Amino acid sequence: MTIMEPRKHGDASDGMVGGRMSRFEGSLKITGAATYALEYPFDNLAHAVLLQSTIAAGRVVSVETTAARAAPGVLMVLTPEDDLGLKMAGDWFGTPPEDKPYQPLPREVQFNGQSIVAVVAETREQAVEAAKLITITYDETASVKSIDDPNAGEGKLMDNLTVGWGDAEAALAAAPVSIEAEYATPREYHVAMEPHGLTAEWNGSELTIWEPSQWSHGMARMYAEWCGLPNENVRIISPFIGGGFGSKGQPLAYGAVAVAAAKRLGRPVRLAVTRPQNFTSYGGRAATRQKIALGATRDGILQAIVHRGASETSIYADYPEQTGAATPILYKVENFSSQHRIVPVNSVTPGALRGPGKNPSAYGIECAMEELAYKLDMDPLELRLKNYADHDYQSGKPWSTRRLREALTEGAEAFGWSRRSHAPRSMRKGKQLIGWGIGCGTFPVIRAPSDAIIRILGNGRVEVVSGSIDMGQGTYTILAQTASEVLGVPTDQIDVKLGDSRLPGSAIAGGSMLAGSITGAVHKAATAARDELIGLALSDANSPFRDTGSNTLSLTGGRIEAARGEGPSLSLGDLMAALGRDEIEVRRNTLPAGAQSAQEQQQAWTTMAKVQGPTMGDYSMHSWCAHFAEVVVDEDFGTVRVSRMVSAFDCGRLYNPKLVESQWKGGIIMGIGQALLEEGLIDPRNGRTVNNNVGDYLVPTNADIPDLQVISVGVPDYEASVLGGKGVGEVGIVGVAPAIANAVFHATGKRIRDLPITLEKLL
Ligand code: MCN
Ligand code: MOS
Repeated sequence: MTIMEPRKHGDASDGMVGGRMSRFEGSLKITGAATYALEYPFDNLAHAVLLQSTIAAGRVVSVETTAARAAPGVLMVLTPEDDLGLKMAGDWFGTPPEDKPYQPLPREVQFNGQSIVAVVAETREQAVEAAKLITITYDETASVKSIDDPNAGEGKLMDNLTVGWGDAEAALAAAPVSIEAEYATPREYHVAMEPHGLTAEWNGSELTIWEPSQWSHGMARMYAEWCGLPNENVRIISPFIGGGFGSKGQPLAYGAVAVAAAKRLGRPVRLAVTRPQNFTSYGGRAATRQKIALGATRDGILQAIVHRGASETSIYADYPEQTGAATPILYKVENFSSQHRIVPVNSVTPGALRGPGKNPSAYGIECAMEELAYKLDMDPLELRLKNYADHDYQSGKPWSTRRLREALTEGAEAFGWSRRSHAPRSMRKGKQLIGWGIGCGTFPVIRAPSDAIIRILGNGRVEVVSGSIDMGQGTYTILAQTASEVLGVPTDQIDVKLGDSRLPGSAIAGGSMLAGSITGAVHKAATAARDELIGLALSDANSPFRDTGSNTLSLTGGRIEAARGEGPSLSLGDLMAALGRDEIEVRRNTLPAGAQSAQEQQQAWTTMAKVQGPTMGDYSMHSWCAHFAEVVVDEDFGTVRVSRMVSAFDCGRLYNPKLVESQWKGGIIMGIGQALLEEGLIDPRNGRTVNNNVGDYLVPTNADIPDLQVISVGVPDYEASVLGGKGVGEVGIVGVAPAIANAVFHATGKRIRDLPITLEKLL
């Protein structure tokens, strides 16, 4: 089940860290050779489908299943009546669960679109037909449909998200110039190309699950807890993923249903979540509301920021989409106050979606900064540079590296910002109003311990083995590059095995933490393997290097030679043969030497307990960016097109600039969707997600996307990671929506404060 296809590669230097190698699994995905979770062939496979609730809150009174059970091919119908034999699982941090049963098909309905019933049949078509014969009767109770519901209330204050220094209220009142504005973002969804689903198969007390996963070990642990099994009895297989964007980091109710059904039936069960069901089977980005007040001197020096935000959560769990996540660190300000509330509504619990927190937070502060710039009649670039933060005012720590000034100035240069005329509606081409805007973004450097194996095989090939995940961001490729650099072996001689919880543990492919974390482990293991190989080559009785008198050897281009180039030159395979070795295997992890007990290792690979935030050491560590957007707005029709974007990033050293550029552009494209298209529409009568399909929930297509120019201004940051890189995967989306909103204001003179910016709001 592991993937070990030979990899295509460009010229040799492309394979080193910093080279522009193409994604090794790209051609497999494009040609259909990559097998996704729901595509594996099975004998005796049964198919499950879900029925979801059609009310926002209440109780299931009865489920009429007689006709469905009698329908052709039906094997089983599961309802809230059934005890599925599951127990509660601990959370991401491994907090021990409550000792009580877990019912993924609940009797109490908490939101519209919650899974209530499952039908299992010989074929998917039979299950779908039988499901149509089921009637669920509810006893409906009062509900809060969304944050805009009159009964929503002001929500709960999150004490841990209350941040402040100085006296913000007083400084704001005393400031000669101030602005205050309210911003809103709607519910947004991941809409990954590959919808969710899984195949589960039991073999005695061993459970194997094929499911797209951002974190094979963490998910295996949670499934194990549901089923009352030791972690090692559950195996998650997930070598290829069609995008996750934050939605595939934990097992979900439908997964529990499939696992329980497979056990009851004694057959493998496949459950494909339909596209509409994807919209409520897990949470997207919560709707947010925020009010920002800025006070400044007349020459634009910030005096105070007062920020009050709120986001939707569900009625059964607290998930804050932190509107105050970027506000405290983007600018220099002596007086600051931020609070965040969560407003419980009858929806599925929201979740992480690319750039969680930072994204809506940057939307608020970056729009507010431009509103202040217009009030001051000052260029918004100048205002940002004037208030440049020379250190992190929130933690009081110095930045490890922060090239946001360079991002702003080099981005402005590439964009041609100096040619801008400041007044709104002052740039046009006929009926087309042209506007320019800036949005800065940031994302923290997060790290987690990871574990990896390097194997040098007798035939001279090298294997890199890790349970970490590549969902499209490039893990396979950068790990081959890391091993190639250390071992001096071309990447086409390296096989990378990933995506299996039986393999060594790793950071989640989330929080933009994987690349920095797992390259650290692979680098460490490869360095140890290299040292072991050189040691053997210098000391083994059969080694041709034994009598060369060298005290070290060089490894380049797949060959081993004395460092000064004299004496023999052997390929890796020939040296292994001379040494009589089939394999050199080295395993290394990045846990501290004093934290290597079995329990600590389990905790490190299967929970978030050992994850390190951006200010845990002596520095404050973040990636940074500045987006420059040009929009063209049709004066008569109000249509907005992004016609050009230049974005400059500081993500430290880039392991593979080609993949990084692709990550940044992917984030920017999602940001363009967020600015202009994406919006979950909730029926105020019943809390249903109305546009729960890709026809009605709009995401950008190629026709919506102009040429995107991305620039790296980063320098290696060895505080942030072993190889000097900072996080890349999420920062690209952060700051895009405000850059576009600011450009729309510049074009039209209209400030649209609630996303998305659609034409009816502009007319
Ligand atoms: N990289 C690099 N140099 C660096 C850092 C990263 O070359 N200094 C490149 C590598 O190709 C690496 C990639 O960027 O594989 C992403 O690295 P990193 O920023 O560490 O992010 P993760 O590997 O942890 O990936 C998760 C991140 C997140 S949190 C979301 S959300 C997201 C994203 O990646 N979802 C994605 N990018 C995605 N890309 C695809 N195709 N699909 C998704 O679902
Ligand atoms: Mo990314 S939203 O942290 O998976």
